[in-house]
Amino acid sequence: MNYILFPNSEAQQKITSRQVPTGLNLEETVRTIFTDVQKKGDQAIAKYTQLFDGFEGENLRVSPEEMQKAASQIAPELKQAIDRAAHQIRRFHESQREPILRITTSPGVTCWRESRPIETVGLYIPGGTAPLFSTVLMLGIPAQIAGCPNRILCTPPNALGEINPAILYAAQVAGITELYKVGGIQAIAGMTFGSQTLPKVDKIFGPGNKYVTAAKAYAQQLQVAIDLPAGPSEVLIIADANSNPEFVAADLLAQAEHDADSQVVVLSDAPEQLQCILAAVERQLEKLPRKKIAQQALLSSYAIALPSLDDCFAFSNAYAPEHLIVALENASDWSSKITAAGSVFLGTYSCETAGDYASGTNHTLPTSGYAKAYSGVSLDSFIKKITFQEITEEGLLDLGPTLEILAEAEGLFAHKNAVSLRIKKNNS
Ligand code: HSO
Ligand code: ZN
Repeated sequence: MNYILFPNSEAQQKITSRQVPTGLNLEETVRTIFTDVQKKGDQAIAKYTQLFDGFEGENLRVSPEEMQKAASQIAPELKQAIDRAAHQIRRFHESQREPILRITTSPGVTCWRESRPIETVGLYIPGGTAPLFSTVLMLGIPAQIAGCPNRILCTPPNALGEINPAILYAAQVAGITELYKVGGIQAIAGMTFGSQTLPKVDKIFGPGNKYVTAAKAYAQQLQVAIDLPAGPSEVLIIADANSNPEFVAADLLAQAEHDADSQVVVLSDAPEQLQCILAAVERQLEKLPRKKIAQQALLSSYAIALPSLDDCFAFSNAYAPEHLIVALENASDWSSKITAAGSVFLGTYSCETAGDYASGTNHTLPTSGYAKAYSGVSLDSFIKKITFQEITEEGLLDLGPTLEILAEAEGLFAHKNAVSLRIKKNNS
C-alpha cells in the first residue's frame, strides 16, 4: 500500500480522480462479436461459447429440472445461508415500494406517479475465480419484487457445460424465470438482439470483466438500458486512533481480494494508527488463499494521513467510494457529512462483508467516482415511474391563462390554442 503523509490538495486530487484504463482495443472485439450474434444468432453464440468457455454443447438453456437438482448438490449450511441472505435482501427491497401520492398542485389539477415493472431484464453473473451467487440474489430478488415478468439470467458454463450449483440454487431462490449457460460478450450481444434461444431484454444488469463492461457500454448505444457503468470494486475506510487496526485491515483485504485492479483506501487523522493498520494488513495477507490477487490490488492502494477527520470526510466525498466504512466511535454522528458514496457502513461491527452478502442492502454499487451522481441497484432499477395528471374543467379554467401566456412567450401558438379552445366561455 502507498503510505502518504498529509498530501497537499493537488496530490489528493490525483488520487480522488481515478485512472480510467485506456489503450485496450476492446471496441473492435465487441463490435465483431455483436455483428456476428446479430446475423447468426444461436450459431454465433455457440461458436463463442466453445472458443471462450471450451463448452461445445448445443443446448444453452438450463432446464427447470437442472435448477431443482442444485438444492441437493450444495451443503445444507450453504443452502440455509443463501435462504437467510435472500430473506434479508427481500425484506429491505420490499420496503422500497413507494405508495402512490396524488398531489393537487392547484384546485382541479391532480398529478401522481405510478410504477410499472420493466418487462424483460437480463441479469449477468460472471464466471471467473469466485462464483458470485450472492449477485444472483442482489439482482434477482429486486427484479422479482418489482414484478418484472421475464427475469433472464446468463452465466458462463465450464468446459463440461456445468454451472456452479450455488448459482443455480440462488437462481431458484431469487425466482429467475429463464437461465442460460452463456457468458462474456456473446451473452450481452445475445440479450441485446435476442436469438433463436435467448430473449431480447430491455435492461442488462450485473458485473463483469473488461469485455463484459465494454459490451454493456456498447449495448447501451443500441437502446438497451444498463444498470451502472461498472469499474473495479473499491472500499474507503475512515479510521482514528481508537479504531481497531485488525478489523480495518481485514476490511481492506476483503475488498482487495476481489480483483487485482480493486482499490482500497484508508484515511486517518492518526498517522501512528495507519502504521498499525499497515502492519496488520501485512500479517493478515500472509494467510489468505487469494494473497496474489490482494497483493496486486494493494500496489495501487493508499493509506493516507490527513490533519483532521473533517479532512478525511472531505477527501472521501471527493473520491465518492463504492463502499465507505466509518470505523469511528459514534460513527452515525458523522453520517450527515457524507455526500457521495455507494453504500456506507457505520461503526466497528458494520463490516462490508455483511452488505456484500446478507444484511439486506444491495451490493451492486457505483464505482470509479460515479457515486457522485449514481445510486446503487435498488427496486427503482427495475421499474419505470410513469407520471399521470387529471385536470377538471375548473382546474383548466384556473390554470389556463398561465398556460396561454407561457405558450405565447415561447412562440408556440398551437400550444396556446389547445388551451384557449377549451377555456373560451362560449366554445362550440
Ligand atoms: N464487494 C462486491 C460484492 C461481493 N462481495 C460479492 C462478495 N461477493 C462488490 O460490491
Ligand atoms: Zn465483496
